Amino acid sequence: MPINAGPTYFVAEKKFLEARTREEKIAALEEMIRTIPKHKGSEKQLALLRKRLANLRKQKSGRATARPKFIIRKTGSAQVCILGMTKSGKSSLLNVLTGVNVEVGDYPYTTKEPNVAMMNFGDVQIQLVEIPAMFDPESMSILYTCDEILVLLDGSEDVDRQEKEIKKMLSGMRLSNKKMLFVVNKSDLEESKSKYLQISAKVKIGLEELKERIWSGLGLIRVYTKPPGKPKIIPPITLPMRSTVRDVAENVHKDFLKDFKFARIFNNSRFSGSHVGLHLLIFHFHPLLFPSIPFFYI
Ligand SMILES: Nc1nc2c(ncn2[C@@H]2O[C@H](COP(=O)(O)OP(=O)(O)OP(=O)(O)O)[C@@H](O)[C@H]2O)c(=O)[nH]1
Ligand SMILES: [Mg+2]
Repeated sequence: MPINAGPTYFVAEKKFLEARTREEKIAALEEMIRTIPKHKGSEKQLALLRKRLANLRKQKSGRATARPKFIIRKTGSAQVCILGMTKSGKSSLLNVLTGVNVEVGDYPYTTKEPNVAMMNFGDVQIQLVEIPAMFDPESMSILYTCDEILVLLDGSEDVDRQEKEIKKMLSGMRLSNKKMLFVVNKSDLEESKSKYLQISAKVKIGLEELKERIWSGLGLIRVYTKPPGKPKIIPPITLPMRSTVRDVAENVHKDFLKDFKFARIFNNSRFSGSHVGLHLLIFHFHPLLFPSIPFFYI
């Protein structure tokens, strides 16, 4: 149910989003509670604001986002956070990319705790984390340790304004240098003039392209290993770009290095099938990175 808030509420909400200290957050939340319309449709939201205020009052004073409060245990090859304003479609996207079924709502702030699910991409598992749009410090702290931030902009609202606000927030957290991917959702409703990838989580537009961009943004390579006469091993090893044969060998087993004579590498380059040594940068053999697949034969 819509809360039909007036402009004073949204000004207070903006202050809350931009607040850097606990004191600023408390002041902004108090203003939001004062200005939110009081009716049945806003009850849930009001309760949430009150709870958040009570929690903030309990915390020690200082920078609200200075230190990670908790870390979701990373699993898979990488962790990617989905960040965006409320109702931009973060939960819908998480559901459609991973096959889970977290709550999607037509009212703001449906997601109150981070949602976590695994996305499969070409034999690799990537952990996706939806960051609740209240941008509370506990959830936001995950951004410090994740590998990439997918910023989901709502194409049915002012995209430039959202982009500006999120960039400002991330720069306030000193996260401007993090790997970031901006995407515009709800392209089924209207075509945005934005330069970013347009998708629709609801009617499944642009999702394959999105998966590839998430993957390429991570700067990883996949290496399938293959013992002689046996099929390739799935899942592949994932390593940072410009890793060497030594990195692969170490990843397989430390003992590999002791008896290492050579490896054979197979991909779609003219060097395919060559014997190679430990110092070879896999990157050199891998101009396309995706979808070419090297096999190691040791
Ligand atoms: N038309 C359209 N609606 C969408 C799309 N993606 C999400 N929605 C709708 O937008 C509303 C919000 O979706 P959610 O996935 O809950 O958004 P959210 O960003 O997780 O929202 P909060 O957790 O509440 O901050 C729901 O009514 C969705 O059905 C889309 O691609 N197109
Ligand atoms: Mg959500």
